[in-house]
Amino acid sequence: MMIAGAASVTEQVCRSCGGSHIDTFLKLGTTPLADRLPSSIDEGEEEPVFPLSVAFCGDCSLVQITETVNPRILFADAYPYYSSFSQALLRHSRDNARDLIERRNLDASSFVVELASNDGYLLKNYVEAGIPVLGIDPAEGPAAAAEKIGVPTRLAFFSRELAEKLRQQEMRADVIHANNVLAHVADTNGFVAGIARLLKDDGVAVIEAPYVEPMIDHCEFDTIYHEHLCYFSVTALDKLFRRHGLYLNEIKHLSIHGGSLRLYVEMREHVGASVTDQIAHERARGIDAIDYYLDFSATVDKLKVELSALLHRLKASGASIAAYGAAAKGATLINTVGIGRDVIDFVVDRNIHKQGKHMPGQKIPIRPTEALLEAQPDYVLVLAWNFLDEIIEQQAEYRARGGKFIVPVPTPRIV
Ligand code: JHZ
Repeated sequence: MMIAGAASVTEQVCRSCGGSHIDTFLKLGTTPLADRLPSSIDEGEEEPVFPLSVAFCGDCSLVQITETVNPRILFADAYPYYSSFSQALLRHSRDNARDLIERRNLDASSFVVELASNDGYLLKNYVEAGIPVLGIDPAEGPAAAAEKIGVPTRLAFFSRELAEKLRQQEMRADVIHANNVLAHVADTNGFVAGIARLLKDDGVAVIEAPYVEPMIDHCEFDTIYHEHLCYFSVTALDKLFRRHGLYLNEIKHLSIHGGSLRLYVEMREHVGASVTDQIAHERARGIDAIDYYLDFSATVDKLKVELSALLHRLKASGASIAAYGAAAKGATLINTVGIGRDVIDFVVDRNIHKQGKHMPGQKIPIRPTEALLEAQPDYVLVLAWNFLDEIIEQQAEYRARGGKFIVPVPTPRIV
């Protein structure tokens, strides 16, 4: 994990346990960075590309990509992801905060920290309830947006060292949130060690991460990109936390992001049935062994061929096609399948920070969602398929006028 000034490094050992039995089972070629959106088609900027290969660790079962791109490149100033553009995510976050306030009796004397707090989408619920919070996030734009709505935010990457500093300043948390960030961190162990340092003895870390089982079973291969270094199973997580004196005591299954886990991690060991049952389930299904992953490459290839054939068939019949959601996963999809401007006229996205820019690699222009009704393309490829229900509801008028959606995973279909 030595990265310092290098643009990227190829890992030779497991990023969690350090074991050397890592076997690559999927190669997606080289792809551009999924959240680095070119501002013009022909500005001549060379987009950096990096290898994207996925491996399984035979020692601790962790699924991981083998290339680590320097986080300063990945999460640069123009990082365009803002959590608050999905109503479903905002509801999901509010319910999570309310549940914890009640379960843990949080009040004005409590302290809640969120690692990768983005634009304050979650912590604002605690602020509204009068509970002191601190957000930590390295991306300037989202952090500034959080400050603006009253969520105190420290502009930094969370690490063992930062946790130490905060602890020296008498800061220890009753609750630490870390949503969709554990998989993003190059120093996996340093991050978890930091959580252990910052947590009060009776505190809880509530961590959300996409789950590897639905990723494999539903062919969600587009969720693989350089920001996502790890694809967690409960087996691998349990080992990771124990290494740092933390215990994964409870899990919940969430439908968000194509299937995620919410992990409840504490200093005290009282592992519940939700965890032991899931580890037994993973053993029974073989999720803790390489064989489970060996067909994935062929399944991904099949999907790529089918999607490409469908889009080209529609195009050849004279149909116009746009796409919905300039999602990071969309960048993987269009670049690995090879979907360019000859097929997709434009991509729409609600996020004002993405509008006017272009999809990585293929440089398809990104427009506001209103462009769908203005152009009324015959089909819309849903790149943000994880928010399909929300998008369908919001785009009722587009459908009423005869528009159709193409959903790419688990197998391409028209709805
Ligand atoms: P979305 C994100 O990945 C970011 P992405 C990150 N890489 C991560 O780890 C995963 O989540 C878990 C837009 N949209 O969130 C907003 C609309 O326009 O699925 C987004 O640009 N209208 C840190 O980027 C995109 O779609 C809508 O109604 O792959 C969705 O991106 C909705 C609901 C979304 O994931």
